[in-house]
Amino acid sequence: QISEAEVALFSVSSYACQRRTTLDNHNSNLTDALSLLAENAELNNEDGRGVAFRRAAALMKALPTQVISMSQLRGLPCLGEHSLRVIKDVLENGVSSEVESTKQSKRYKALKILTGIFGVGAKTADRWIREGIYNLEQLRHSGQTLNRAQKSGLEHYDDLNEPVTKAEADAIGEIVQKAVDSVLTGSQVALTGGFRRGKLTGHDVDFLITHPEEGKEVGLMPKVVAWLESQKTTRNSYLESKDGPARPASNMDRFERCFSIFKLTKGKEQETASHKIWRAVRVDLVVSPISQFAFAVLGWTGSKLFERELRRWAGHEKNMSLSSHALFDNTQNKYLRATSEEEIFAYLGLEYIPPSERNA
Ligand code: 8DG
Ligand code: MN
Ligand code: MN
Repeated sequence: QISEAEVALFSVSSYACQRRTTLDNHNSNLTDALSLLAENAELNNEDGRGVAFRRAAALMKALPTQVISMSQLRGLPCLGEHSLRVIKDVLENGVSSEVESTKQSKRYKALKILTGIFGVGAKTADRWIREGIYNLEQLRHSGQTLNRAQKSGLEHYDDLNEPVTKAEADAIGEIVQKAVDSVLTGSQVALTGGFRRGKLTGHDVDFLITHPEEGKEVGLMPKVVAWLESQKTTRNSYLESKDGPARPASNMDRFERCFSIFKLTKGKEQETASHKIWRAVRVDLVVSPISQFAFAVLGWTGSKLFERELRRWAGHEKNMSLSSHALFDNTQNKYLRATSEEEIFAYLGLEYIPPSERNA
């Protein structure tokens, strides 16, 4: 038994965007449990609960050492009653009974499998489950109409659920750069998402495309996609997308963007393991005008919770509105221009947090 005096106490800021969260997680037993419950809440469209678990998980990720006793958590922000109960269960029993029963539940398993299909969200998965579809086999034989993206997602299910490595991300980056160079000289490609934060693997590869001359980027996405599609005969090519040029982007985000699947030729070593010489990889492409580039880079680098917390900080603490396009100061009633992420943090009155420390 450890006495109160021996236990380290932590002092942690309440917004994730005030904290430095590296990939070095000392409490993965706790964050895994909380993240699974967050995921389950999100899959069930319980957004409030999802965010609460995400915030609790993010707080635990930011702690400098491993938590061994509940008393260390006294006074910490972001930990609600429910999260504390889960943490207590893991600390005392090694596992959380709620997490274990969720993992075993037929509904959670089905939601995981079905939303693992590219183009299938929680809503569609829920509808299928209500019709008795719990797995891919049942889906294939159900006669459900799938859209193009979903058909492609189902076809490449195993590939797309296999983590993407940094080497694969770099190879995709070269293809994207080549495509962009071919359709508009001087265009720039930036790696965003988890790989920019230093992650070694990801569920996809995220890129932001711009051109130093404002306006030149207009109409760039359809051209890039057309170029990639024209490469069908070469070693690497473009397979399918949703939200692409065929379907105008939702008004949620005014960027030209494309959530797509690439066919990536494998290296010699990986070829021998399976007989396929290529694999499908999820790639997100976003085009931004240079005037919004800093906001777009910040907005697409993540993590998702870090982004959410930046926007909450801006709104609640600074009376400002932050998006992937701009920062608006509601007090001065004007847009604040920025050409770097550092400037945006400065406007927000936040210490600059580099991408590698945004892994909340
Ligand atoms: P992973 O792929 O390695 O699993 O992790 P990630 O790279 O951090 O996650 P991601 O799902 O690829 O998301 C990367 C960033 O993109 C994340 O910070 C949030 C942002 N993002 C979306 N969808 C949208 C959207 O619709 N609008 C905007 N503005 N940003 C979005 O994922
Ligand atoms: Mn990503
Ligand atoms: Mn992405």
